[in-house]
Amino acid sequence: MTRIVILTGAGISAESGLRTFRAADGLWEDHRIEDVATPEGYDRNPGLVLQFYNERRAAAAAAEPNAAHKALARLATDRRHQVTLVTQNVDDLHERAGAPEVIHMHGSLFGALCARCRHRWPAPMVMRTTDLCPDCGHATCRPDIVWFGEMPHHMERIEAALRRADLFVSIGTSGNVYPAAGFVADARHAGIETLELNLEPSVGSRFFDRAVHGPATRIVPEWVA
Ligand code: BV8
Repeated sequence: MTRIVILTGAGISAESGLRTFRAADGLWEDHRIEDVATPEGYDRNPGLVLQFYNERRAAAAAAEPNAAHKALARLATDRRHQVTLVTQNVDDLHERAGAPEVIHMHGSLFGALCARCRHRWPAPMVMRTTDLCPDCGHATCRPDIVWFGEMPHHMERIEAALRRADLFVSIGTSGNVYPAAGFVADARHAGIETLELNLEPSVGSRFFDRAVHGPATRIVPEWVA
C-alpha cells in the first residue's frame, strides 16, 4: 500500500476551460487580489466580490472534468494506494470525475458562509448582497472560500497525512500561495519523495526530487498509468 498525498491547483482545471490565477489571461489580471479575495475587499464592496464568485461558479458548473481529474479519481479508487487528495481549487471537478474524497483547503464555490454568524449552507448559483443568512437573518452572505489572511481548512489533517506519506505529488500549481506552497518543504523534511507535475517549473520546482512538465491531461494520466 503506497500512501500518496496529492496537492492540486488551478492548472489541473485549465484544460476544462477554467481560468488560472497568474497566467497572462489569469483571474488576477481582471481583479486585484485585495479587492476580491480578502475579507477587507468583501467589507468594502460585497457586490463586486459576490459577482466575481458568481461568474466563477457559473464557469465551474458549465465545465467538465478532464483526463487529469479522471486519472486522479482512478488512482484514488485503486485499492493498492491510499490517496489523500488535497486541492486549492474551489471547483468541483475532482468530485465530478469520481474522486471519493477531496479536501478543499481553500473552500468551495458551492458553499455559502455567513460573515456574521459563520453559519454554512449550500450556495445558490447566484449570490446577491440582499440575500439573508438562513440562520441569523442578516445580509452578510459570502462564498465559503478561504481568502488571503484567513486560515485554510483541514490543515491538521493535511499535515498528518503528509507526515506518514510515501510520496507527495504537486499538480498544476505555481507554488505562490502559502501554506500550500510549503507542503513540498514539509515533505522533504519528513524524508518523503516529491514529484511535480506542471505545465512549467513552479516557484518551488527546485525542492522537488522529480518533475515532469507538460499539460496535465497528458502528463497526469501517463503518471497514473
Ligand atoms: C494564511 C481564494 C494565515 C479562493 C486563494 C507564509 C506562510 C503562511 C502564509 C503566508 C506566507 N506568506 C504569505 C502568506 C499569506 C498568503 C500568501 O500565501 N500570499 C502569497 C500571495 C504570498 N496566504 C494566505 O493568506 C493564506 N492564509 O496563511 O492564513 C493564518 C493563520 C492563522 C490564522 C489566520 C490566518 C490563505 C491562502 C488562500 C488564499 N485564497 N484564493 C479562490 O478565489 O479561488 S489563493 C489562490 O491561489 C487560489 O486559491 C489558488 O488555488 C491559489 C494558488 O494558485 P494556483 O492554484 O497555483 O494557480 P496559479 O494560477 O498561481 O498557477 C497555476 C499553475 O498551473 C501554473 O504553475 C501553470 O504553469 C500551471 N498550469 C496552467 N495550465 C496548465 C498547468 N499545469 C498543467 N496543465 C495545464 N494545462
